[in-house]
Amino acid sequence: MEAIVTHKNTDFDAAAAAFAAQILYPGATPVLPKSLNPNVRQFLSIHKDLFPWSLPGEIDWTDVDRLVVVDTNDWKRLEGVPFPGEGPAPEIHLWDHHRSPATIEPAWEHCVAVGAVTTLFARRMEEEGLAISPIQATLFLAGIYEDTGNLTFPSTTSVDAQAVAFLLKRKADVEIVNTFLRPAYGPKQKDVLFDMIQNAERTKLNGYTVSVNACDIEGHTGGLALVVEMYQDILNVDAAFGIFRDGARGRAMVIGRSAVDDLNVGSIMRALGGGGHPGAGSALIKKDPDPAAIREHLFDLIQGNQKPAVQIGDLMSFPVFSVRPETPMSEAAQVLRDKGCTGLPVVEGDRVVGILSRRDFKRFRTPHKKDPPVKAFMSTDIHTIEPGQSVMQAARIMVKNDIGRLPVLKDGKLIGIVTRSDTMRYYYDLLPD
Ligand SMILES: [Mn+2]
Repeated sequence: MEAIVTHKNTDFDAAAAAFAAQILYPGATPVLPKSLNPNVRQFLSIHKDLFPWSLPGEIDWTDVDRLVVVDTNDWKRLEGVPFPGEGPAPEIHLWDHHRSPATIEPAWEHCVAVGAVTTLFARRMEEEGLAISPIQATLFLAGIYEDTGNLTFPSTTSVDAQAVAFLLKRKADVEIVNTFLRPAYGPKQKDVLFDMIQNAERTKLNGYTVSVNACDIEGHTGGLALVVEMYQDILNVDAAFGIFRDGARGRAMVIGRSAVDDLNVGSIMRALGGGGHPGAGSALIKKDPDPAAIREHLFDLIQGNQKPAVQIGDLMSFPVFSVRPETPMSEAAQVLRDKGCTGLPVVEGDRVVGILSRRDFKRFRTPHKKDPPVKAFMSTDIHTIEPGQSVMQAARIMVKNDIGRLPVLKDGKLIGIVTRSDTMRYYYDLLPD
C-alpha cells in the first residue's frame, strides 16, 4: 500500500499537494491529519466526493510500503504517522519546498526552494502531459496562491508563475480560489474592523503616519491579523496597531503591521513579549492589560525604533560639487559636463541658497550676449535632508516635490547630495557592500 502524508494544520498548499501526488502516484491514498486549517476543511467538505482522503487512525501502517511525504521534511510535523524505528520502514518519497534542515531521510526526493510545493507537482503534470479537471486545477491554484500570497511573497519564483499559467490553462476557477482564501474574514471580523474605523486616529511620528487602535473583543476571535492588515490598507498609514482586549479573560492581543522598513514591528513586539518579522508581528499581554498604557508604550517603542538600517549618510555622494550664485551659467554647465552630475547645489558661504538642475539649463540657451549668473536660473525652493534620515523619507520628499536630488545638510552645512538614482539603487538592492 502507498500512503501520501503532509503536515498538521494543513494549509491549501499541503492539501493540494497531497491530492496532486495522487495523480502522480495512482492508487496511493491521501492521509490528511485531523487538524486541517478551517478554509481547507470547508473546501474539502464541499468537494468530498471528488477529493476523498483517510485519517491516520484508519490506516494500517504496517501495510504501507511506500510513504509519499509532501510539504514538510520534518517528522514532528506529521500527525499519527509512526516514527522511523517505531514501525515498519517504508520507502519514502519526499516532495518539499522548505529550506529548513530535514529530519526525514527519503529514498527519493524532489525538493526545490519554490514558493509552493504544489508548483512542483503542477510542473511535473505539465511535463508529462497528464490530464487534470478544472476542479483539480482550482484546488492546486489555491495551494500556490495561498503559499505565495497570489505570487507576491518574496519566496515566489518564476516557476510558480509558470505553474499558475498551466493551471489557468486547465481552467482553474479564480473566483472559487478567492472565496476560499479569505474565509477568515467573516461577520465577527467585519464588526471589529467597522469598530476600529469608527474610532480611527492617525498620529505623525518622525515623518511616518501611524495608527494605534484599541478595541474590546469578546471570546475567541480569529483572523485579527487580517483585520489589522485591512485597517492599515484602508487608512493608508505606514504602520497600524490593534490592541484587542478580551476583558472576560483578562488579556489583550496586540497586532501590528508596517509597510515601511524603518519601522520594525517584529522588534517592537519582542519588547512587548511577543515576536514577528519587520512587516508584521503580535504579542499577547496576559496580565490585566490597560489599553491606554499599552498604547503609550507602543508610541514610546515606535519612537525609539526609528533607526533606519540604511541612512542617507550611507548613501549620499560626497564631496559635493557646487557653484556660487554669481557663477556664470556657461561655467556651471561646464562643471556639470566635467563631473557628470545632473544638478548642482548653489552655495553662499556655508548655506545652500539654490538648486540648479538640468531642467534650468533648458531655459538657458547659448549663445547669450551676456553670460547670466546662476542665480537668475536656479530654483530657490530648496528641500534638504539630514544624514540620519531614511531612504524612504528622501524618496517621499523627492516624489512630493518632483525633484531629482536633495542636498544633505548636517547642522545646516552641506555635506553631501542624494539623488533619485541613489534611492533606486537602494530599492533594487544594488548598494555596494
Ligand atoms: Mn507549502
